[in-house]
Amino acid sequence: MTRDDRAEGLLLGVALGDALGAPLEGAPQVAEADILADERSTRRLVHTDDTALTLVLARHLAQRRDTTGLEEDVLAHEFAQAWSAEPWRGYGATVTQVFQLLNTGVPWQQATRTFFDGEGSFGNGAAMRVAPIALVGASPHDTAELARRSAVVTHAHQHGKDGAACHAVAAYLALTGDPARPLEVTPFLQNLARVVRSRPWHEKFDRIAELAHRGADPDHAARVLGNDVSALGSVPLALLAFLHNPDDPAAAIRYALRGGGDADTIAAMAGALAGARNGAGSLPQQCVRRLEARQALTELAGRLA
Ligand code: AR6
Ligand code: MG
Repeated sequence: MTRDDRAEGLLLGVALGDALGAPLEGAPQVAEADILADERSTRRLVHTDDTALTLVLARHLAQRRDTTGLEEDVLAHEFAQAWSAEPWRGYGATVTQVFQLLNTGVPWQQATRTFFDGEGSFGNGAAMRVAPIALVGASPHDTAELARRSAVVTHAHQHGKDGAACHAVAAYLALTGDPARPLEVTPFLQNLARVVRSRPWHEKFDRIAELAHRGADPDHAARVLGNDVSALGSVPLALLAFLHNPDDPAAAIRYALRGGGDADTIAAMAGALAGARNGAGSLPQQCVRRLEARQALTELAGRLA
């Protein structure tokens, strides 16, 4: 498998989880049969804000591949413009207000700290869009650093930034690990713990390890790890969905969807990880063909690979 395939798997994996999950967001219970029926249907797979902002970040990185890497001022503006162009994509309430401030010329350093007593958002919005960073990071440490820089322009809260770092480094490890060898849960989580050091995240890593070793079902896992719109309450479940099904992206996405709650975002993150490990060819082709942004994502994967 080439790096190109894996880059494409990473980006298409985001869109696939996102679009399959979009009608399920907030559903209390998601039956496997309903997911399978949707996979086999012919509906066009329309994405939400997760993929919309992933496209923005991927383009931003592709344009700067050989120069500066990431420019916060420009990136903040590009995110806000994407929201203005398509505000109906399902954006969170707080980040919407951040975008409105950015569009009136407020610097991101101020806009991102306007809410929650200056702490900013701990939503999963910075994590859901961060996967392309794994394609340009030179190491786990570098990936975490870039992820935090991409996060802070809208999600200043420590958990919002840590969630982005956690998911980006997980994607980096998924992308660079040898898919011919079994994925080992404990070393994978230890590598994450080295770059995401705060205590609440370490507690989540311990729970993920227990649930992965026990083979927990998605319902139970969602109750233990959370399935809400916060970074700390969603990035861990996405990680478990992948660690539970490391070699089967469709199964990783289904596991995430069955956890319910913020299903589209959790499945988008699980899809990125499993797609990065197994490549675009491993994704369910009858679904990939129906993805709204398939061509744009494939083209960007080629440029970033
Ligand atoms: N304190 C209390 N509540 C908070 C805090 C905080 N510090 N931060 C966030 N919230 P937002 P996102 C709550 O708006 O992270 C979409 O469906 C608050 O109620 O920053 O970009 C996406 O696809 C806030 O409105 O959005 C994601 O799935 C909410 O968390 C999801 O929403 C979301 O934070 C989050 O996207
Ligand atoms: Mg979402």
